[in-house]
Amino acid sequence: FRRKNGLTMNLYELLETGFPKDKSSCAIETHDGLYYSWDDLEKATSKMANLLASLKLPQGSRVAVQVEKSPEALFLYLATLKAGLVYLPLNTAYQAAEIEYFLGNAEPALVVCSPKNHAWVTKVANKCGTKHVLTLGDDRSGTLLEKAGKLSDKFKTVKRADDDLAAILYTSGTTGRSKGAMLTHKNLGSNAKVLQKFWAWKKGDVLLHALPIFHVHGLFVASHGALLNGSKMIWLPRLDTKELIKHMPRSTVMMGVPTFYVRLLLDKDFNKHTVRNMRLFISGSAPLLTETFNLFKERTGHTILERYGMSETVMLVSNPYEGARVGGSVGLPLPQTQVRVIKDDGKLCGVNEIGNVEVKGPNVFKGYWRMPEKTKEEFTKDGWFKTGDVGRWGGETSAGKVPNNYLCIVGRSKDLIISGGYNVYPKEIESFIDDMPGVDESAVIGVPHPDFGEAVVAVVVAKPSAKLNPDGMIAELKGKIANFKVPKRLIVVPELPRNAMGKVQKNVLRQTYS
Ligand code: MLC
Ligand code: AMP
Repeated sequence: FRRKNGLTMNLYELLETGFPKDKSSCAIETHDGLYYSWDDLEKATSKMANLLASLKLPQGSRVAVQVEKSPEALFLYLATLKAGLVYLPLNTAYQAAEIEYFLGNAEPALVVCSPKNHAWVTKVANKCGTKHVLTLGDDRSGTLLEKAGKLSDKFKTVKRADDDLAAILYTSGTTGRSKGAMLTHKNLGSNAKVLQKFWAWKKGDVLLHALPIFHVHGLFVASHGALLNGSKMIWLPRLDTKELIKHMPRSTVMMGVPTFYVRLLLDKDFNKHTVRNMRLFISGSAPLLTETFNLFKERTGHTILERYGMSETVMLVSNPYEGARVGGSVGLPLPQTQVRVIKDDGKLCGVNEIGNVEVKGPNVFKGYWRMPEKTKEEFTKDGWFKTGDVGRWGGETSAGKVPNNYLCIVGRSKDLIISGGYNVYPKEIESFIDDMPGVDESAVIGVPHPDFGEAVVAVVVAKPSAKLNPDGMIAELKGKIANFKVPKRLIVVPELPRNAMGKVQKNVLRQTYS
């Protein structure tokens, strides 16, 4: 990984070291029967890198991308790395107002969007000072491929150093405004190398990829794993249980958020025969219930490997490949990563004592984009990143005794809901609801949900003599914010419960509405 001259490799160069010698073999097979060889992947990536280079963007320019999942979308990510630019993926669920914030904050030099969104995205991009807008559809349509198709399929990867940015991932903030986590080539490269070994990627592995590719899980952890190992990916556009079951017999590795496992278990066609060639199931992004962990083992004979990570740090802690995988625990700190659990008074927690989880390591991000103060707040004076998660070493879960060196995540100090693996910050939703006519105040909470793990619920107080229409309000929110953030229920109450300090008691609301 580290070159003799002290520079790190461009992440693309690192991934490339794993590509197989036989370039005619299959790199990506799509759900609708298309095969992309490694040669196709390399050539398409080079063509796109040539297109990016032809725009003569200044060093460090951001390339913001909001497109449906497709192999070409992955090639665009790789091309951005290859051209030495900074990739900024955006969830396809984000609506115009959300996109306007991201583009205004990141000031990308280029925006790539779905052809169907071109008109409004161009308007927003121009407003934010972005000169270039290209389109990419999930059916190989759009101006990006039209232009790149005419260019050379050779491109010399631009040199990048340790600390150069590879990507910016927006992660919602407790204040309601998203922050761009700046990830360097070293952050991503070192994590990919560690995971390759820790999860024992093998020759012949085939990754079943059904995650979205605009977050850490699907874009980095899953794709990097397969690319660095020269492994074929079976590429599904989204989670579809029947499609997973159809392709699983030809796969060996799958990564998913807990909802993947919950839904597979609900399908009676999912059984031991389906998983006959599978080597490894990995879960993360949200807590995996021990009930799901146990049922999965019973049904398939496989022990799901749960791991823990976040946008700012990529992967931190994981159950081992060899050795005990413990239900309800996220496992051991990964090699090169230090993890501590610390009390509010700064003392280290002993085994089975609950405290804040903090981390250090080459995987920990460089800081929040253009938010030096926020960055400073999130690190301790001695350089540990405060994850905002609450945990403990060892103890016991409903699955049994947890070894003392294994971490359990027991809660969050940040007011955050994780629904189907997507983060929702209540503050952001509350500010949208509070702006609606007739609303006095609101509190947004997460309640247990059998499919999504947690579901967003809004508890709202009307202004005196105002009459609120919950269904109408939900419909209105659907036009303003990403669909996964929209409350599944909106409940109107006369007042919110408060403590002696006047603070809304969200724990009371959670109990009442769970
Ligand atoms: C979709 N919907 C959701 C939702 N996803 N609601 C709450 N939470 C979610 N996650 C809603 C839609 O708004 C729609 O509502 C209805 O559900 C059906 O939409 P859909 O698009 O058909 O849903 P589906 O395809 O079934 O998607 C569900 C899902 C998906 C769980 C498969 O959300 C998903 O792929 N999640 C993965 C997220 C992920 O990759 N996270 C990683 C973050 S990285 P309506 O009302 O319009 O019908 C990270 C770090 C780490 O956290 O450690 O990995
Ligand atoms: P994000 O900001 O989207 O990267 O989400 C990161 C957050 O997801 C973490 O801070 C945790 O709260 C949560 N998370 C990720 N993996 C797990 C896990 N295995 N168990 C519990 N929480 C998790």
